[in-house]
Amino acid sequence: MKTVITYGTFDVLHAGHINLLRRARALGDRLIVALSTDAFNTGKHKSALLSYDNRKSVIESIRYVDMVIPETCWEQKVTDVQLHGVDIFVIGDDWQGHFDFLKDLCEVVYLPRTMGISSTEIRQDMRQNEALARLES
Ligand code: C2G
Repeated sequence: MKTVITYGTFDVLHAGHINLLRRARALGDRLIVALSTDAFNTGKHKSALLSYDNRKSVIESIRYVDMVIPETCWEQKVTDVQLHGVDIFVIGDDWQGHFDFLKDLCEVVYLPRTMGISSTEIRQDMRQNEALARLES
């Protein structure tokens, strides 16, 4: 039983997230997602549109995901890997090199991001559409 773990906010789910989760799950037999809590997002200077509970419900429903745990701090990765018997840590290559310290405990894999889509861009598009709609009304 090879266990894979990945971390993220996963706000406003899109194909980039799904591509990451599908490839991560394909590396092992079960995938754990450590989902950033609302408080941790604040610490990451990231505001999610959807609450933790909302994002958790969405991520849990994805066929590639076997378990969702909260990500409350940067430091929990070592204990998560040990506690859950993780064999492979996976994250997008926008984090290339940031988590190499985990190589003493498990395999560390940085997967190429899906280009041309991000939650930030989606939120910006939504805001622009809302502004246009107000101008036209
Ligand atoms: N991702 C991707 N392609 C995109 C957008 C995101 O592959 N177009 C990947 C990211 O690289 C990350 C995952 O999807 O591996 C989740 O992305 P975010 O929710 O933006 O995660 P992030 O805020 O980077 O949180 O401790 C680690 C952090 O919690 C990572």
